[in-house]
Amino acid sequence: MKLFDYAASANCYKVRLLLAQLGVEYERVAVDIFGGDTLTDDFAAINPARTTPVLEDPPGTFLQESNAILLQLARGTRYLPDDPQVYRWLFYEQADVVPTMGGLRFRLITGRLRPDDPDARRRRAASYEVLELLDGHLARRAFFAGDGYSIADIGIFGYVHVAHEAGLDLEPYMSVRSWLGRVEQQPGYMNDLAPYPPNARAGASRSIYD
Ligand SMILES: N[C@@H](CCC(=O)N[C@@H](CS)C(=O)NCC(=O)O)C(=O)O
Repeated sequence: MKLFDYAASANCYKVRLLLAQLGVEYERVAVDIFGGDTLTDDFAAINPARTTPVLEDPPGTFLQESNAILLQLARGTRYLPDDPQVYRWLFYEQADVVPTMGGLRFRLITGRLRPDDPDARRRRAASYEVLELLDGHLARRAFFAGDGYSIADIGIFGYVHVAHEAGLDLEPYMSVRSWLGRVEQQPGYMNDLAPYPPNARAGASRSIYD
């Protein structure tokens, strides 16, 4: 099994976290997404959307989209409970969590936005709406779906655990903070999300964002 992977991507970290918790051996293929690696014809052949992560398993068979990969890897394991709420939260994560706090974090850290830019203000306000909703859900339950920790938690954790790097204040969201702690207590938990390297900065990079 191969994972086409970017160390500083939370979408890739989600998959690495599940693989670690499953105890699965795999080969990491580093894709320098800000060095132009996703702009090549070779990369487009495995993912025309030019994004990471991509899972290759078996050789020559590629699966794109982080949450599709989570669903595939978790099949038949306790990380994919028989509860359709898992799907709900995985879709919610991509539609609402990533563009708000994920997009804000990436753009602030790499100099694509300044905190007072209108787009940063809009993403910050939307992030707090998302945090409010997540906090309300977690006030009534320990994990997002099923009876315990699942890939729904992994998906949302990927971005919420670094929300402070987007300048977001998690202090009022007590249930979210308790849940972050519970996720970090799960067997096999690890956090290897790398910081963005210098070539990720606006003006220094060649990627789908430039
Ligand atoms: N919906 C996709 C989004 C993936 C995505 O945006 N990946 C970013 C890193 S987080 C990427 O690889 N960008 C490629 C580029 O900037 O060239 C997924 O969940 O896999």
